[in-house]
Amino acid sequence: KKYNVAIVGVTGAVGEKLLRLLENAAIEINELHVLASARSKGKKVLFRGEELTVAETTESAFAGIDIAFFSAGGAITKKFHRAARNAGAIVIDNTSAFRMDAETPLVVPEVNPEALRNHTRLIANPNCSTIQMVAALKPIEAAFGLSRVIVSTYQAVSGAGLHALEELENQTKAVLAGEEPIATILPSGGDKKHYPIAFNAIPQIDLFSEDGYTFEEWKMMNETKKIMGRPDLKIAATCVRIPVMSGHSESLYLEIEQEDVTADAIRKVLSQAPGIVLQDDPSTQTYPMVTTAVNQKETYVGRVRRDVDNPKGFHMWVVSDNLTKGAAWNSIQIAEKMIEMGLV
Ligand code: A2P
Ligand code: 11C
Repeated sequence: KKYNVAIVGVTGAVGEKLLRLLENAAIEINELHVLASARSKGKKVLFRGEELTVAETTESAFAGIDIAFFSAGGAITKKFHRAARNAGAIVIDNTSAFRMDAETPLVVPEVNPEALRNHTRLIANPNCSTIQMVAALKPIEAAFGLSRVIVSTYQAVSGAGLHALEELENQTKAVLAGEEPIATILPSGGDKKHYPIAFNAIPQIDLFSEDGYTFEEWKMMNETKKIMGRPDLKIAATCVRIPVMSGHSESLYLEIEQEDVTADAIRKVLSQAPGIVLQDDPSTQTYPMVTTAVNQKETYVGRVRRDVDNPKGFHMWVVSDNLTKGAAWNSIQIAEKMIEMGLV
């Protein structure tokens, strides 16, 4: 079967990535409709060498669409998901609008594909920093059990959108020219103060909740429990923005349930896990880095080692492209999996 596909937010960082990855995806595309705000109406984008014209996102834009990828912010998903679903489309949403909604499956295809079966035409794509973490945690949990996770992130600026990336570029040029960098977006467009990200590390992603954690940190904690079906999992996160363009890195500390497990046994499980590439050899300085993970679909894991004090504790370093596996590629994998399962 051939499908009519729509991208909402095609002019954004994730939208652009969706366009490029759909060019070679296993989904057979009949028509591709490219949508954004009224500001972008009439702009041209390239798909498989052909120019497509961007249209405004309206309720009637979803007529005849089978699969709609949404990546234009939570407010746009909330405004248009009903119209898309009523028109018969399956909505695959990249925003946080419905991730914790009990009726909405939150899916990483390598981790919990079975959750897709109960869909009501709306599937949520998890937060980028959550996706790469659960992709690495799931095979370890399946083999050895998992009781606790402590994660610290080193997140790229493209997670905050194209305008934030421009800000990083402009600030970097300004600092190198001996000028004062101007900050108007990061750490969060919705907060009162803005700090330069160029030559900086900012321990705030998204707004703060009253308990002192940020919403990005709560997303990582809550989404992981839902995706892994582990409301009992102990997990705490610290999320930090660094001046990298694309590619999130994470330092994971985890505690397994089984005793007498070696770092080698964990490496072996990871080397056989779907979507994971093990890069772990200190003798050759082999470990995951943003510069080698960017534009790739996989999640890279390395620096696996046992904790110095806790024999059931392990540390590792996990890197993936936040716009690829963290957003566009995971969404496309959801669509491909639904087609494979006969759900579209
Ligand atoms: P536009 O370029 O027309 O503003 P990013 O996360 O990289 O900043 O991208 C945000 C995406 O969301 C862009 O494609 C943007 O389109 C889209 N968007 C923003 N506001 C709306 C809206 N009111 N309706 C549809 N798309 C929107
Ligand atoms: C970031 N993780 O890196 C965020 C971006 O909930 O989809 C993704 C926000 C979301 O800034």
